[in-house]
Amino acid sequence: MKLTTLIIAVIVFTIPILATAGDDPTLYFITPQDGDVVSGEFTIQFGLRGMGVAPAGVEQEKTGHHHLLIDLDTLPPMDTPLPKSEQVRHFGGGQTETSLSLPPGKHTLQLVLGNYAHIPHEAPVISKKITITVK
Ligand SMILES: [Cu+2]
Repeated sequence: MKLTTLIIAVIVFTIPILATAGDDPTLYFITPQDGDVVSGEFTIQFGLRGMGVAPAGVEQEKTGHHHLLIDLDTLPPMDTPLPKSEQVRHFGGGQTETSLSLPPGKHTLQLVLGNYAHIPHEAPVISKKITITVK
């Protein structure tokens, strides 16, 4: 009897932990990769695990749309809508890739997920910043 209770308790408390661990959202670049050398117009593919992509304006839990930060040294505020500029590109249509051409030299790229109103999530979903070289 006691053993049964213990087993049930272990199962009940373990399931939510496992479920949560698998849900940890990860945002990353499929291409290019950190340190890559590119030339001309190149393709950037956005990768997202643990959450879904939805267009801007569509309010749905655990979804967002991609924002590409180009050569941005400091992250924009995470509690207001992300600004829109040449350095902060919005993919409000729910796009998961884009093509870009940048002047020759080193550039940094980083992704931030924004919700339906372009605001980063409560625990912001941000990719690692990568550095690429444009020939
Ligand atoms: Cu946006």
